[in-house]
Amino acid sequence: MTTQQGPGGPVGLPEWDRCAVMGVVNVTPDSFSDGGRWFDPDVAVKHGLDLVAEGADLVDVGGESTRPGAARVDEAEELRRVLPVVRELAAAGVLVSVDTMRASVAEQAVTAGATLVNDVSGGQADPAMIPVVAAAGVPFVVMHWRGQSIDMNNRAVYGEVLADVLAELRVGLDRAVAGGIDPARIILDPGLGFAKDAGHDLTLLAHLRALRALGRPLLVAASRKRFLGRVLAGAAGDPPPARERDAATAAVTAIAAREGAWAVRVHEVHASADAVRVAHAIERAAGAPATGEGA
Ligand code: PMM
Repeated sequence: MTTQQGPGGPVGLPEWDRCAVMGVVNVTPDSFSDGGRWFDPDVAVKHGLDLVAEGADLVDVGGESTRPGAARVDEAEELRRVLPVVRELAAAGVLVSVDTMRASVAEQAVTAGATLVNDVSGGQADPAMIPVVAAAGVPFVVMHWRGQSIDMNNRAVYGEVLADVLAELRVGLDRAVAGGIDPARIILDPGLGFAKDAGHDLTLLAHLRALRALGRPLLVAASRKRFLGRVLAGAAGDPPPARERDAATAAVTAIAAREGAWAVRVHEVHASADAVRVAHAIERAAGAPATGEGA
């Protein structure tokens, strides 16, 4: 694998010739779709390795639930959850991302072998985050975020969701760069479900190209989210439980890949790994002579 230097993906990570797949390992008792399943560190490590075997290019390890209404966990507990899992996965050769809003957790996770810091607050929750990431020189995910999960649903108020998210993501990007992070290492994420209702999420997904025009690689994290439950339920029905939204997630993966997303973040990897490969094959066919040969 070579390290990507060009505009396609972030500097500091390998270069993939298709949309990458980031598998999720939530070392939490309370995440919305898989809380408690991977809470034991050994089980979490095994799950991370299984996700890689299913086709994950990176594994995102988090120790704090960000579901709507969630309260914060304390720092010592977050470190206790995350560090052993990051350390073991990295030692096994897995490319690890750490999903945290705390600079101390990011810093220690990088020391333990994490290659990427995924901060849903884009550095807003902890003023020490941006300096720590700048000093570590690792890639950084800046997600669109309007405040902590405990009351984020109250902030789902937009003039025009696409224009507002674009403007706020640009502010987040500028904040990170002003704080010393190399812009070539920054990944942007529209933050589906964070201070957004189902209509907002769908509008953002319908305009991934506009988000890409911000000039940074795009991470799309639709996996099992509420808006998929709303779509599947129809106007009056009850949404299926989160773990029954994986086929819908893979549908989003195929579309995101085709629209040029850099990566998708998913709980169930197998179907999304297939989806990015199919999207890539179609992309290649689009650039080939229309003879149908060589399929
Ligand atoms: N969503 C969750 C957690 N981490 N990270 C990024 N970059 N983008 C997201 O949309 C995102 C995230 C939601 O919780 P989950 O781990 O249970 O899916």
